[in-house]
Amino acid sequence: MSGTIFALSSGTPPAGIGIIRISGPQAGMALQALAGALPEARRARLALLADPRDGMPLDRALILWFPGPNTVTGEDLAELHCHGGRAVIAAVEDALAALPGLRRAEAGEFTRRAFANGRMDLNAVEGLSDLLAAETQQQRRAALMMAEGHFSRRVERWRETVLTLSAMTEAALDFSDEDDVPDAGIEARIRDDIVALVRDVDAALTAPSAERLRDGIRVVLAGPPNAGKSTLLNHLVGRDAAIVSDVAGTTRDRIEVHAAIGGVAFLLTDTAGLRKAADDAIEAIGMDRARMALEAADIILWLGDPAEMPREDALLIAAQSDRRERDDRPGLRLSAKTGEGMDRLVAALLERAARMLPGEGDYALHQRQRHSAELVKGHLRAAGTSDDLLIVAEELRQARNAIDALTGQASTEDMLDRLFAGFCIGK
Ligand SMILES: Nc1nc2c(ncn2[C@@H]2O[C@H](COP(=O)(O)OP(=O)(O)OP(=O)(O)O)[C@@H](O)[C@H]2O)c(=O)[nH]1
Ligand SMILES: [Mg+2]
Repeated sequence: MSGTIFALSSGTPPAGIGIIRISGPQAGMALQALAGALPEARRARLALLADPRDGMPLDRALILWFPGPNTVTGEDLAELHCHGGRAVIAAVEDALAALPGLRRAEAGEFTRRAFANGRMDLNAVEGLSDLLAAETQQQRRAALMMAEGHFSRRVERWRETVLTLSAMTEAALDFSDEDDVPDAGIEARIRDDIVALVRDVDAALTAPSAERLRDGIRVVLAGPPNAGKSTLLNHLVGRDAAIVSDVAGTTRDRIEVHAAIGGVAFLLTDTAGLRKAADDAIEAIGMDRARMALEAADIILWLGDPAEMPREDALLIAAQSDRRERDDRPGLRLSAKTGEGMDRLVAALLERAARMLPGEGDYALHQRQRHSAELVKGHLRAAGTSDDLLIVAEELRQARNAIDALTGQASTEDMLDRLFAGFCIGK
């Protein structure tokens, strides 16, 4: 994990520009070896890069020099903005590899160094990972909030508060040891502060789920055979993802389709029509799968009898409205043929989704973060409800451990290996 690393940090060549980053103690030496002299710190300069082995020109590039520790990685850092041709990048990388102490970076190694040097905590790293993977504008906004450290700073405040509380508890314990008259208010203050902190952790836990944001809100279309479920799915995703026919029981398995609707990621699931008795074993399995999908649904579109709605909050759809002259069915009137009601359906989906997803300026929490924050809360609760100062002190210590797990200060190499392997080379 040590040494000076380099990698192409921009996209795969050929491209207009290829940015090679170099990070580590030899970064300045490497830049000097190729460009002749170090440019002024944090100022772009045009330079002719030459191969230090034979002095032959490599490329004319814009070079940047960022002396550590105030850099993204926390180390000395250099950037070469070369022409983005394959041979150019290969030649520059080759020249760098030949320098003493330099080697090619592994996936995510720049970010890992930033983490190791305390430039970002695990929460920010995860935000960055989500930012790179973001496909919808909403994912981008929430990931940026996380990557920018909005959650990290909140957790840091928790940590400071817990440290202060621990110190106060120790002081109160000393008093009681000495049989001195303790500051009467101190225990009450500890308790009050713990209650306030629990409230803030609780508030943070109401943040929407990052998994939902990433994988899409799960919308399940269900109802009896021939209701028009597959037709509706195809309309929503704008292509023929599911087979449509007038044969009852056309859809036999679950069909999952990812779709961005109004900038929001959805995972739409078409299911086999539900009826009392199945014709054969396969249909029975299909119906079981439909029921399982319904259990996991965030939003259900029910195209069936209102009396048989699988869940109270299902969105009732009166489908194929064009086929009825007089339609007094309850629910949202919808026709795949005339397009009636499609706008309203999309609006209803977006409105419900908005309640499950981060709003403007909010971040979302991953399962890992939620789990650790729950642990923090549990220990704080235990501390706040105990009359025994020794227990209060111990629970506060445990809360601090849980906070360290949340920020990654207490994470294992294994876990970090897995996380950073998911990054691209050059990040
Ligand atoms: N006129 C009209 N026909 C529709 C509409 N929606 C679906 N249909 C027709 O109704 C029939 C059944 O549609 P599907 O979408 O296959 O119904 P389904 O609910 O998926 O049925 P299963 O997969 O068998 O459970 C097909 O012939 C469709 O063309 C609609 O809004 N108007
Ligand atoms: Mg179908």
